[in-house]
Amino acid sequence: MRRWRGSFAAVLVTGSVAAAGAPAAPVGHAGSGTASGHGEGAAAMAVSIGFSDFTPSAIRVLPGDMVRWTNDSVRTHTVTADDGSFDSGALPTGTVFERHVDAPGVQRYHCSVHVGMVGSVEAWTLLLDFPARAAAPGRAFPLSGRAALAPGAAVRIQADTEAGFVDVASTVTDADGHFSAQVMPSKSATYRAVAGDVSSPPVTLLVLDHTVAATASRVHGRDIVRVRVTPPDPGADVVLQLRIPERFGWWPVRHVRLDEGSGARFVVRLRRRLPARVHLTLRDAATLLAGSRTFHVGPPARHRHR
Ligand SMILES: [Cu+2]
Repeated sequence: MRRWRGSFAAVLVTGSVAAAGAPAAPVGHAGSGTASGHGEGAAAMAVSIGFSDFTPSAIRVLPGDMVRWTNDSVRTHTVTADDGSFDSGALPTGTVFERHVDAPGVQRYHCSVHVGMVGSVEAWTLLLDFPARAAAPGRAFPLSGRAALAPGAAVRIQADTEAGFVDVASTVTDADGHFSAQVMPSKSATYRAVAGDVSSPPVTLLVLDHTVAATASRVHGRDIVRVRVTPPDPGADVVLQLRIPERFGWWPVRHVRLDEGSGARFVVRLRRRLPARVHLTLRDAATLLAGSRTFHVGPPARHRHR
């Protein structure tokens, strides 16, 4: 991939711009819904400058998109190209720095004040949006994306289920460069969009093909949660999570492997009734493969009489 060249429109905006929301994903896309009206299909991609990092640290955009950095921290930073092609200068708290991307390529940048604060902007001709949710096996799933191509350009969607990329759908770009297509996934796979000899970076579509059944019972003051996963997956990791009001969310409390019969048992001792759920995860315990319905664990709620 070649480096960016030529002129960029760089704008330093001070004061009145509100802090942009920082995308949660480590790699961000300029989303389809953020078109900001400068040029066909163009979008603004927000990067939040934090106390000691850029979020997202890597973003993917199309040529024509605007990248907008906002200093959301209490310190002064800079957005400085590694190759010296641009430099925001000092960006005090609340300041915004904007830059148009005009060609495909990777631009790495850093903060010239704080060592280790680095980021990159990847400009691609074709981008496939990250799927917003997991798919179910054998059910149609919509994929969408954007392209810096003329309206009506043919786009093929390809999937790689470990045997190389093969065509699974085809579509055309609309007047704004957006495209979408339905795919019919049977298992988790990597997808990309292809037009002529250019392709998008791959994105992963997770297919949740297991079901997790969990039931809770209370025996001699202990709460026993029985789990059954189908189809069988002995040795897989299951996590019991509880929703703890004081901690504002779901928290993993126990972690076990499925036995030979694809079952598992959690034993806890709760002093009060709490919502619970069981997740089947990859070995990293963070990647969800399937989840149970929410149920309740703990002693029955007490009825107070007055
Ligand atoms: Cu800095």
